[in-house]
Amino acid sequence: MSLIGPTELRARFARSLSALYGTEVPAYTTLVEVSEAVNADVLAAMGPEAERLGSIARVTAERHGAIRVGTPDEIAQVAKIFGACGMHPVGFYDLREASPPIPVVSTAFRPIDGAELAANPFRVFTSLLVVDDRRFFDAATQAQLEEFLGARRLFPDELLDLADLAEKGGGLPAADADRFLELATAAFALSPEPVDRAWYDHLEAISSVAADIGGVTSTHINHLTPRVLDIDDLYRRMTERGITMIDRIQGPPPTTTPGKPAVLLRQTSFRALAEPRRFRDRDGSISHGQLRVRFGEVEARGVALTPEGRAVYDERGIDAFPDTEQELHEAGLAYYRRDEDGVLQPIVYEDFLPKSAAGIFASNLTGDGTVDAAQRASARDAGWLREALGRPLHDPYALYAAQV
Ligand code: OOG
Ligand code: NI
Repeated sequence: MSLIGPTELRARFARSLSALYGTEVPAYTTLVEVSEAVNADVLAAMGPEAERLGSIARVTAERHGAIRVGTPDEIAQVAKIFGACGMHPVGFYDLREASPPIPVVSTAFRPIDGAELAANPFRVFTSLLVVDDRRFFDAATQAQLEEFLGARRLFPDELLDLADLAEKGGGLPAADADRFLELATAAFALSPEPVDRAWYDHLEAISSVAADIGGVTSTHINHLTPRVLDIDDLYRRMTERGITMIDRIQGPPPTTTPGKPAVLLRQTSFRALAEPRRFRDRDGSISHGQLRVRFGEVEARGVALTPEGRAVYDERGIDAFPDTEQELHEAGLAYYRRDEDGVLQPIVYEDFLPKSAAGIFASNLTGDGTVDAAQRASARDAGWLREALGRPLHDPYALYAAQV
């Protein structure tokens, strides 16, 4: 019997999450439509040059999502579900170092080789709450969080069993694949379960991200992000349509030199929208209210920088880079490979930027929260996350080098 393999599972998963999110957050559909219009215009104006950083088929289908979970067990389960779709954890981001600090550490699940990325690069930025960091949570709150998170089940056993089967067998028979995708998509929908108001408010005073993770009994997609070929044009068009975007585009500023190669990643988003949610009040009664946690984001991707290039970017910014691909390549600042005609081909940046991620988080916080810098931080690093995941955590630079 023929199996539906990880590549197709991933492409279908990205499509079904996108369809779900479009019904939940209609402004996301507008964002996708405007992105497609911008991409069509860039393609018409530039021709094949527009496809240097990915075929139009790849770019049109390209999405990243973001989710947030609360425990090492939960992120290990996420790894299984994404693993079935050929998405593997890459990189370690510590958002507690951001300003304002966010009590999470993160990784991105994504395909790791060139052919899989070209087929469908769907990736999900996944954050894990750090419940034992005293700068955010006192001992009583930590204990309550552990109890609350320990009691919830984000993913049904049937979903996890199908994910196991898919990972071990390299895919699923058609009917199982349908069921897997149905359950996987449903697991990331916004839950109608009432939110315990007192508990949510307690966490929100500390960090609205902590409340979004530990204040509810389920997880949900926090945003989905289409890729666009001209993000400045996209920003203008969204604003013209009356959609309020965050005040800036995150990442490298636009270059003033025409034709200068785009590097890394630029992102912008529209503000989280008020969504109706049900609340359970102290007396047990149910009331209706709203929460603003979910939004839409859009991104433009450029060439991946080497560690040397990244150091230049972090220390001196985009103006310090040369104006041509040839020079970027010769200076060892960015990853290129040569095609059969000896022509340089850029390796696309497939990851995230901690500063931009922090900006995306921060633009949608309800307040700065409360952080007591004098308290004890808890140790988290890539090794810790690898243990929690129970599988390899890939180094992005090694993956880019392998594509050269
Ligand atoms: C994740 C924010 C980071 C990005 O594109 O940098 C992110 C979140 O809000 O959960 O998605
Ligand atoms: Ni994002």
